[in-house]
Amino acid sequence: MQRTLAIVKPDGVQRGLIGEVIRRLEQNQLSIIAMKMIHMTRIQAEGFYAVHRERPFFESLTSFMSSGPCVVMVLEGEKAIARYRGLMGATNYKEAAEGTIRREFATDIEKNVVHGSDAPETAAFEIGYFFNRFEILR
Ligand code: FUP
Repeated sequence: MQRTLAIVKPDGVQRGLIGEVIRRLEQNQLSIIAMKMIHMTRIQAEGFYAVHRERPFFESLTSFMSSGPCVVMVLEGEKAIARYRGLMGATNYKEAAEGTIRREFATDIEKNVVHGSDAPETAAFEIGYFFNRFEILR
């Protein structure tokens, strides 16, 4: 069993896609073992994306991620990291596979509806960034 952090980003929440994302998780044996709605400050978004601090899109990305509420979740399942990234699709929605969340719903490389951890180490950091042990159900 593996855990990963999933986020429905501000564009996804604003456009009414929370249910659509959760439906796909539930249909693909990705158990939600923690979930909450948050509205990140700029500082919190900068901390979350600290690995991208030197990238040209950092300012815009952290401004977007703090522009409205997000739904953050911990998912658990077999190969959860890779399987959830498979449901999300590639970062650039134009390159994302048919049927993926980003291919179907993203409008922009930045406004791409969802986030998912990309490796076990990042999943551990990202889960710990938003949830304490009492908020995770097993
Ligand atoms: P991903 O793991 O697919 O979310 O992608 P990255 O960690 O590489 O990038 C994090 C976020 O930065 C993406 F979701 C969108 C944004 N981004 C840009 O806005 N422009 C880029 O060129 C690359 C990423």
